[in-house]
Amino acid sequence: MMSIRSPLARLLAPLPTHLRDDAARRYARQEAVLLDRLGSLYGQRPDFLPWLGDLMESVGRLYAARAPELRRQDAQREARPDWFASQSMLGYSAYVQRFGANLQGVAARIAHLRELGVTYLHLLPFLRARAGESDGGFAVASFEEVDPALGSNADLLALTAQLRAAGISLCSDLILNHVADDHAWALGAKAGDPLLRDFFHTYPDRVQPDRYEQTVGQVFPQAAPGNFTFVPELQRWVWTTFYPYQWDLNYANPAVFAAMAGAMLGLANKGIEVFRLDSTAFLWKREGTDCMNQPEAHSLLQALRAIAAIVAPGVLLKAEAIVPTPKLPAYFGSDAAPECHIAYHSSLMAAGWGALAEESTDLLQQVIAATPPLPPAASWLSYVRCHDDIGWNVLLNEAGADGPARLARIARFFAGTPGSGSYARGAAFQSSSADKAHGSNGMAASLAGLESATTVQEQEYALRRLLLLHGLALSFGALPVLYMGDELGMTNDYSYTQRADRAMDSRWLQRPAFDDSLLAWRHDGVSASGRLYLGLRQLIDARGRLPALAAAAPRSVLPADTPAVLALLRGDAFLNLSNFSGASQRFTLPAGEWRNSLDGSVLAGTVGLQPWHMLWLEREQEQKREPA
Ligand code: OTU
Repeated sequence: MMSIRSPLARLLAPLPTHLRDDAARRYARQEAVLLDRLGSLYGQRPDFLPWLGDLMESVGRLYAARAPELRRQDAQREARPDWFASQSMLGYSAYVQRFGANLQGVAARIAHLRELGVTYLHLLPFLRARAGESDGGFAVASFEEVDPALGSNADLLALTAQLRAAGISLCSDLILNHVADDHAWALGAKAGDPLLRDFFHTYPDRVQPDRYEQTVGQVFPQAAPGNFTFVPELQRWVWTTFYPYQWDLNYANPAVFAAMAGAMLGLANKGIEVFRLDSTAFLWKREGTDCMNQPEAHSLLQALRAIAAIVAPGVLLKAEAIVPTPKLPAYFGSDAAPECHIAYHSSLMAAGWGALAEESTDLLQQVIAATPPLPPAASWLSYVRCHDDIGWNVLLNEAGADGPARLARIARFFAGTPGSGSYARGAAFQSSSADKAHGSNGMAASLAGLESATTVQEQEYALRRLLLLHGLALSFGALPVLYMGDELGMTNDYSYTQRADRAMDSRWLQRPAFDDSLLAWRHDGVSASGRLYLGLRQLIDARGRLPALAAAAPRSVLPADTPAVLALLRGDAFLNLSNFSGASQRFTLPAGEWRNSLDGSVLAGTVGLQPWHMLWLEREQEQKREPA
């Protein structure tokens, strides 16, 4: 007689006795959401229950394989689920090749990271990438194997252990939406395996693709126009949202979900502590929509979260959903059904740059007003720059009636060709017309005017603009992530224009090799790099001792006489006063005395703010006298 054992029984089957109680307890907490979400996605299939059992058994095997030191960390974090939301968490993001040549070279940079106060390192894709151009590694050929050009799996294990010992959590991309066209699944599909062909969205002709194209946008309209690619081996059209060699996965097929859940846990067992879930918005397709942010995408992520919470509760999920502000909060899920622990606040990032271009904080104030408080044990991710473009369309809700034209003006400002009157040196990204914006590229220092500065004052202003943006990211109430090289004011790398396979993609402007000669100047109080580094270090140190800057502490904005000034209040005792304009401004402080967090001076009443000046102020506690 055949009986179908329960999902719990299948989960526990591969586990040694001493792990079963914990596993059963964790499963019990996740069961409702897990079964509901997977049931809603796949429950109508006749093979749902056996599939679910097989999934749980393979999850159980990965649970059994988890190293004791990782399980210990899981237990600690289970007891303190908001461990990542403190004001001393600081992130750093880098390409392995650019930062340290390979994984061993990254390990050699740990001292630098520690000096900065980094507790979280996001290494851009380091798994085996597609042969040839791979979108900077975002076309993954194997989820099991480190890219041989960057090291071995043993190097990865060694690096995660070293980082853990240094108090740094390693974050890896988990590229959920697509695989490379030379991943085994794609190769198998091309070779005629029908099960693997079902891993992808494929169509015999243009009928369906043309229907989808009516409502689906384009991420790289110039470098990779359209969302479908004809694959001769298949004689079919394949859904390729990004580059033609990145094949979108078909999550309507439960085998894809099971494979990706396994890939995630396999990496977690190698010591990855945070997953940057790339392109989360695109996971589910629905005709007649833009095929982004679909409810099923959220169900998938909630099911993935439940599985992570069973096997590796010390592991965090981070949503990379570059979507309009109102679409963002859904990526955190709810108290009852949590989704990601962390999500990029790309609207905040873009609005900060917008404020510099417009010398007005209007966009920024709207974004902050539209940023809801989060469920417990969750955090925004704040940043000044990353490896991608600054995408302007996330601000369309805030930009008003002439939004596209307004954002296009901002993009033109950052493209700032010499003679245009702009201090910025960047590039417009994938713009289809002059009255619409797509994105802007460039290293922060180049966009903020350090590259173009020829006088002492221009340099001074560029440094202030950079500290203004970093100061916002550090005081907003988020996990701030520095982008490699920004701590030293590294500027654009123009060499990509010489490579035929990269010239169409100006995101390579912001992917230079780490400059050790600038690093050598970091403690020098005169060079631009040294001053920036010092200024940043002061902000980071101050942040570390200010609980009001933790992710969960409340935030509000005080009214100012001019839109040039942002007065960001945290709790009721910390104030970031930032002048986003090139003119001097004044601001009247709330009653009482305020101490400058950086130099200790005490201020009250009306204060002056020089061009692009920022003040971090702490309310002086009135001396409370004990009643006699
Ligand atoms: C992500 O990006 C990565 O960060 C990019 O580097 C990759 O090229 C891309 O996925 C494909 O893997 O759509 O919501 O506009 O912001 O491509 C995620 C450029 C994305 C990026 C966009 C982004």
